[in-house]
Amino acid sequence: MISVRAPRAYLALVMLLIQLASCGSGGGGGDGGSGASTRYVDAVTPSDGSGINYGASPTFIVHNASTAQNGSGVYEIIIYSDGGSVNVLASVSGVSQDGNGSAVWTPGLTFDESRQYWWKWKAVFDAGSGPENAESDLLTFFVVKSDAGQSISPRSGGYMDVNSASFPVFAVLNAYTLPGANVTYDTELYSDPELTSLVAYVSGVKQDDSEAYTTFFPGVALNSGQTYYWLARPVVGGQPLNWRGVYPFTVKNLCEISGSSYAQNAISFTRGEECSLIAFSNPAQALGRPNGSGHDPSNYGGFISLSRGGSIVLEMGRTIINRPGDDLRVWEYVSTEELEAFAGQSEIGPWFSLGVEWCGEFCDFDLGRAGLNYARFIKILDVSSLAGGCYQTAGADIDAVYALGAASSSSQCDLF
Ligand SMILES: [Ca+2]
Ligand SMILES: [Ca+2]
Repeated sequence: MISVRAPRAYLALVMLLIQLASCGSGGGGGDGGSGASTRYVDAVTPSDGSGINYGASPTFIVHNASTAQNGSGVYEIIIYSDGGSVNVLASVSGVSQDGNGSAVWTPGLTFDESRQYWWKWKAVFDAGSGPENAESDLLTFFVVKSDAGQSISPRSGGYMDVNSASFPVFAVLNAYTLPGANVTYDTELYSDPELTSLVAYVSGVKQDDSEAYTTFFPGVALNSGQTYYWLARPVVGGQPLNWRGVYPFTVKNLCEISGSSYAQNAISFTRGEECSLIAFSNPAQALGRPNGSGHDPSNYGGFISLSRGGSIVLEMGRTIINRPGDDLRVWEYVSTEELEAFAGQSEIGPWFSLGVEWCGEFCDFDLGRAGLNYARFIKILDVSSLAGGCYQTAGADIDAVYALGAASSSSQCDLF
């Protein structure tokens, strides 16, 4: 008589695999009538803690991969706007499994950006020994911001200062602003628009909740005069969203860039004190020549009201250089307001303060005060410290920013 006996190690491996398989994969394993260890559902979409793009109309899928054991399920799916499972946004019942063992539902909802939602499934399985009820834990998903993962520095079509290219810094806009966000970012940098020559790859960079953006450092030196292409994607709860971009930029001596002496690009606008009455919130109004107009809120135009504590980052058409005296003029409208100007060489700084001024029609600043020879990016911060007030033009009202001293040759962009 011949007996075939599996080696002990092999049996142990098989048992381990069975145990691993029964753990499920983030799908909220069913806890039905036959005990907590029963697995009804392999996985769900969106998976617990993952993200969806703003504007997407997500499909909810419950994958019952154990159909043979459980029988076929008939599902109810419920979406909540709160974690207490009180406010039902939408629900469906009577959803049967398709040929792949999946219950599929597209509610046709679009969700608010930068928000968390909750959902769960309930099912009745025809398990052979009679119907069995099962229900998932409460699952969650996040809707990212409409500009999640987009490039902020270097901006798409923008520049990287040649003096920064030996240790380049990149930044993407954060996916959402909820506290404790479980978001990381992957990024790729290429030297060709076809994305075949990879220069650097960085993954798993944790979101920086102290800023509106997250920075990362590829650790490669970039070449002067060369155009590069980069892209990024948010990873929410371990699940990657699609790649954003592609963003081209050129490593350049910033003093070689020609353009207007006025601000040319609005990079970012960060509100300060919450004030729903503000009626002038378009950063583009701070670009170009001063054009503020009007005598009261009914006919004002040509500026942006920063809100108290608000700030705006602008890119100049031509890089500003330090000459004797003042180098930068900020045109302000409406009333005299207190503001602080900063200068830097990238969209995200680092920022060097040029001081605080009470600014009426305009106020002037000196790059030399910060020890800078040149600057291409200007940040203006409202520093009104007086007791608040919320009205249509709250905060400094920025009309235009002008380079009194604009660069004309590459030799002017020396660091020291
Ligand atoms: Ca100066
Ligand atoms: Ca203006």
